[in-house]
Amino acid sequence: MVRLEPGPGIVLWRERLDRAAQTALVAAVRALVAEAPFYRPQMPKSGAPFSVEETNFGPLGWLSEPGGYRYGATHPVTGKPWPAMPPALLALWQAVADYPHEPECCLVNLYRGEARMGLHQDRDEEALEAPVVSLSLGDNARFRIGGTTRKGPTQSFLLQSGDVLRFGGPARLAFHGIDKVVAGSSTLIPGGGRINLTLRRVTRPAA
Ligand code: MD3
Ligand code: FE
Repeated sequence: MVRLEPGPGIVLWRERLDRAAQTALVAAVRALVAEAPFYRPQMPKSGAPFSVEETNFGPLGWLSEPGGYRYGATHPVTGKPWPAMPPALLALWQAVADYPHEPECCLVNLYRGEARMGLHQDRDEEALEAPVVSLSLGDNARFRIGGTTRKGPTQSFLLQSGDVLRFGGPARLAFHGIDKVVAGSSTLIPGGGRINLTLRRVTRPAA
């Protein structure tokens, strides 16, 4: 494992999870996806479908709907509560977040084919003092991050399976996105592709 600080507020642990831990997490995700299947969210204004498929684990899930972005406790297709987060993800948060409360949302993004994610900010959470932690599994991806305005310089780096990122402080509201995924670059996920797990605290903890 190598720890890097590619920018203010950004920590990148290369290969934070070894191959066995990655395989175990993919199996855990697959089991939970049987309860909370991937679905394709829609953009709020246009109603256009995402190229990424999503689901969530934990008490709150992030949703993009024609009415806007929101956090909700139930799956938009099944109506059931989101499954609990795998213990390994809670342990990862505890190891890297440097934040004294549990995460409430694990957003699961599945990238297959030409899926990508345009430059955006994560700002639908009340607890902006908490960091965001993200884990990459499967195919390599070209990740881009800039500052807190849409204009201005960006930097990009390749994310590989097992890499973990923490965004806090000045990076918490940075614009970021996934330019592309390199199909066939990993054999981790049956059927190919990339899974990103993003852990977030949503509500401000009671004092
Ligand atoms: C920087 N996901 O779900 S993970 C997202 O790979 C999202 O699926 C991308 O952006 C993915 O919102 C990027 C890296 C990431 C996640 C959250 C961030 C970078 C971030 C929040 C603030 C700043
Ligand atoms: Fe994001």
